[in-house]
Amino acid sequence: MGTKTREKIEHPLSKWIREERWPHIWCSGCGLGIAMSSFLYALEELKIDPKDIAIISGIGCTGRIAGYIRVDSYHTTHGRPIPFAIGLKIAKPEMKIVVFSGDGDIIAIGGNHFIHAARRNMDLIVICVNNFNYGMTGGQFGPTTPYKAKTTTTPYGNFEFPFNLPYLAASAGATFVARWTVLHAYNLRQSIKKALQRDGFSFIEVISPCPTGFGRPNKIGEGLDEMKYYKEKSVVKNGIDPKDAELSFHGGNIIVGEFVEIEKPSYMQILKESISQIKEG
Ligand SMILES: Cc1ncc(C[n+]2csc(CCOP(=O)(O)OP(=O)(O)O)c2C)c(N)n1
Ligand code: SF4
Ligand SMILES: [Mg+2]
Repeated sequence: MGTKTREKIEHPLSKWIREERWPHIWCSGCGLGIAMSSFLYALEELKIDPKDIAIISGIGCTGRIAGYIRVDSYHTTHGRPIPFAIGLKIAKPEMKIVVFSGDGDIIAIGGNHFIHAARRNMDLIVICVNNFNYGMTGGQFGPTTPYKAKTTTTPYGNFEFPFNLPYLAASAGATFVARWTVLHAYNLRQSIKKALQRDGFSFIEVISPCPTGFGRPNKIGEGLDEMKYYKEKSVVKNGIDPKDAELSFHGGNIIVGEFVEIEKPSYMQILKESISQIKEG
């Protein structure tokens, strides 16, 4: 009997992944793999040429995504992916520029950049993975940590109220706004595809299990338990006013859906028109 050689199985997304960077750093049960694969399936289905897209992140577990995807990418300092991405978009207007980073990065230290990019309707796709804590640095609380939730820096429960991210984005001027959990991988992929095909500021919040920093301290359990929790609590309400998009860990629901999709001139359109007007005198 001859010895069987084991066939190497190729991952269907391997063209998009820098496998030489693996094993990845993510904990077992983390939702980041689903967030990343939803994005990669969107690129694959839209047949995007890897040369036409760049991914920018800040620091954090989520920020690793920029290093794992095989396209031009940049891992900026903490909180600064949006200003870097704006500079890149202005220099390379033909490229799709995606910011893929965490709640701490985009909404805490980078919060000011976020609201001003939305106000300008800057041509970016911002995907914010919200795991309700600073995962990489040991599970500290931040501006999306739910009221009363336990983290390493709120051991008696958080006594601050969190931001509602879709409401914040829409109020600041974002023209496409959606929220999904990683359990809604198909819907998430469809929203990412929509965002990739439009101009202006698109914002997608991705609620993702972090068993290490959030699930265990809050007695939700492991990654799968957090997914079950989302399944029980999520309600799809497309088109509602994002101010009503509740995200409650205390008796309420997690409202998900596509909330905003409006047409408005984007920053790059206005910039192009202004430059041609100046040239014409
Ligand atoms: C200027 C600066 N401040 C603080 C840090 C430490 N730091 C690294 S990642 C991080 C938070 C990451 O949280 P988040 O963006 O939510 O990403 P996650 O790890 O949860 O995916 C912090 C505070 C840093 N690298 N630089
Ligand atoms: S700390 Fe949380 S976000 Fe970071 S890899 Fe672990 S489970 Fe994922
Ligand atoms: Mg986080």
